[in-house]
Amino acid sequence: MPTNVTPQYRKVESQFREATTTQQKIAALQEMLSIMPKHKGTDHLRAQHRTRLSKLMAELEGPTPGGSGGRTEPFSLPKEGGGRATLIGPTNVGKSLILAQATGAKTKVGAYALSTQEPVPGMLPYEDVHIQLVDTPPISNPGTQSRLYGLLRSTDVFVIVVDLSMDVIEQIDEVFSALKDWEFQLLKRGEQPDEDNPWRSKPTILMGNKADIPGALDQYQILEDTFESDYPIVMASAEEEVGLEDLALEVFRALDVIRVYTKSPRQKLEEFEKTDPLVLPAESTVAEAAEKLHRELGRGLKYAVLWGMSGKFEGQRVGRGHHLTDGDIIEIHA
Ligand SMILES: Nc1nc2c(ncn2[C@@H]2O[C@H](COP(=O)(O)OP(=O)(O)O)[C@@H](O)[C@H]2O)c(=O)[nH]1
Ligand SMILES: [Mg+2]
Repeated sequence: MPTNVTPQYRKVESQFREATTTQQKIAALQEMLSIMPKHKGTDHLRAQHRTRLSKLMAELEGPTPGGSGGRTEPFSLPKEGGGRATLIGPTNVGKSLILAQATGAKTKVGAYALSTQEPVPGMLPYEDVHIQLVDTPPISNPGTQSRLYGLLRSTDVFVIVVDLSMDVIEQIDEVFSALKDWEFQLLKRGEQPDEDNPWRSKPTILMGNKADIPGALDQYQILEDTFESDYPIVMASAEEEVGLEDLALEVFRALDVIRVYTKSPRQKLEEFEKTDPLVLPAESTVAEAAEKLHRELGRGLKYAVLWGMSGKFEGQRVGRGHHLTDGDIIEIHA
């Protein structure tokens, strides 16, 4: 055992020891691997964890198609844009069509079960930012669920999709219970992540799709009556391209981020165009914005000039610790 592991690692390690289900063990191992310091001293332990993880995943997912018995690794996608939202749900509810219509990404749409076997990313536009939206295989598909878990843990916002032409409560129950097996905590509106397990706490949006089908509005009403006080709800028809802008808005809200525009001192304010913002966690400081732009800039930052809602007046000089708000323009002086 390396001597310099963090208290956080020890906590997850004890969760692993106390885990009773395969899911709990996989979850703890993935977390241990992600927070473990990477150096020569941990190489051996890392390899041991990986071997254990592959075994557990194979146990849960069964033999790989083709019988190659190949390695099982969590699905991994590079993160892009202002955050990651993932479409989660039973099969055939329209996840793939939503992704295709909302982002233009090419993904397989099919009126048959299990048409999506791999996660497919697209970029969802919201005003002047793009958010990564990911289509996934059905949540309860045993052949992919442990690989899907790896993707869900690195997701910022869960979008649970149900089909409004069928019993919505039954569908929601199915998804909630599958997510509970992986010990995810679905954050209700305004609820803060659990400090001990932030990677397990996810802001959640419910999306009722196929609103164009007769009878859909009755199911939507049930969805609203049951969950409106806890989660944002979006009504959509991917088929008719309705509700996709609402989805983008709710995802942006749930991400809890701000957009900050950086202007060079050489540019005149009158000529400055607000485009290509930095996307930062809400409450970020001037120093954090500078750091995101360039590490050197973060270190050398002396002050910033600010135009926007977080200032007392336009063109105010602010220090490193000043908290920014959505839409602020800053000029960094190093
Ligand atoms: N009427 C209607 N059909 C839809 C809608 N969205 C998806 N579908 C159809 O439902 C079936 C399943 O869609 P798909 O996107 O593959 O579902 P997934 O399994 O959740 O990815 C396909 O035949 C789609 O054309 C919708 O909003 N309205
Ligand atoms: Mg699909």
